[in-house]
Amino acid sequence: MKMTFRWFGDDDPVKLDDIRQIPGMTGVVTAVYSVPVGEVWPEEEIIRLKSEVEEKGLEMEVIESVPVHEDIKLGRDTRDQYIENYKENIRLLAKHGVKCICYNFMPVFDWTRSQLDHKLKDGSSALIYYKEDVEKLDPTKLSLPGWDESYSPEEMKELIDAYKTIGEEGLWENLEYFIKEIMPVAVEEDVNMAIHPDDPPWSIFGIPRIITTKENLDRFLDLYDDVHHGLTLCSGSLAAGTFNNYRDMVQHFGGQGRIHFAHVRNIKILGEGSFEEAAHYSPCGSLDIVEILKAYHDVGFKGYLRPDHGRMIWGETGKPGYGLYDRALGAMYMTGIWETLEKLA
Ligand SMILES: [Mn+2]
Repeated sequence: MKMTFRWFGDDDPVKLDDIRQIPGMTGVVTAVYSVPVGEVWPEEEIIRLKSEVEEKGLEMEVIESVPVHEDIKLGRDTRDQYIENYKENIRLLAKHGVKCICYNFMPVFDWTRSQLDHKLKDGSSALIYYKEDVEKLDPTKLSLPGWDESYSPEEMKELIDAYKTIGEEGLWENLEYFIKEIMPVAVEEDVNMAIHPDDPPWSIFGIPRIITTKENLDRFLDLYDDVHHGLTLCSGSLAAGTFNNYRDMVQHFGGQGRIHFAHVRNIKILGEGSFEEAAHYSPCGSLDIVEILKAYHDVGFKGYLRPDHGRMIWGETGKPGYGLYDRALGAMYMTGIWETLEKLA
């Protein structure tokens, strides 16, 4: 296992100088953020980013994310050019030492929460998802973090309707088309492609979501028979669905060598469809992080792992879920568990 930390580049209030001081940290997970979705990333930007990271003694082997253009997800006529651009990004990143690319196939909205600064009893704040609050929202009129705010209400309505029209099976078809195009390039370049599950793993506002359950992850892996075609197994996303058993998924997909990237964080499940993000330490949430890491250890996991979202603690302000302190605590906690597992093995 290689412990990594997400870093949003020079605009991130968390600095590489901070990240390098977390014991056991091998590298950052980052991306070129200056390029519109669907475009080819400028090679000089990739080179600059990599050298900036390496100057601080960290690696840049994981990219999160190379986003997938909506036209690809919708199967529109323009998709082929965007897919060619995507292949070019795989080649460019591989050329500069990237070994794993995280992406997702979530329509319109990336991750969704009802509140980003919910105060917990201990004075920290966390992201939460309360089902009843999300159900009250009108997606064409409101914006939440993770949502692309460049759409007008009319465009948003049109986009949502287009997804409702294609439905889940249409989305599967478009995903299959995309995978069959990009995977030969990833195999040739020896890059592991790691799809991130939908967060949360259920349909919102009637828009189809398909990367949600063990059954669907099996169906996804069956689309292309090569170990480079794999998963980012995100505990906070998948385990928010009480129908999912994350540890069982680690055993199942990890045993097949298909987990290339692990996102591990804890959540407190508040009944069906609602949850609060919690500190990584097992008693703080509904997931047993020791059991989860033991499952990774048992399958001989050699991929990348990162603490996922953290709370805001100690007065820190910044990007919700991505402060320094709580994620550093989470990383250190998991590094400690891993050391213990190694020594007891
Ligand atoms: Mn995640």
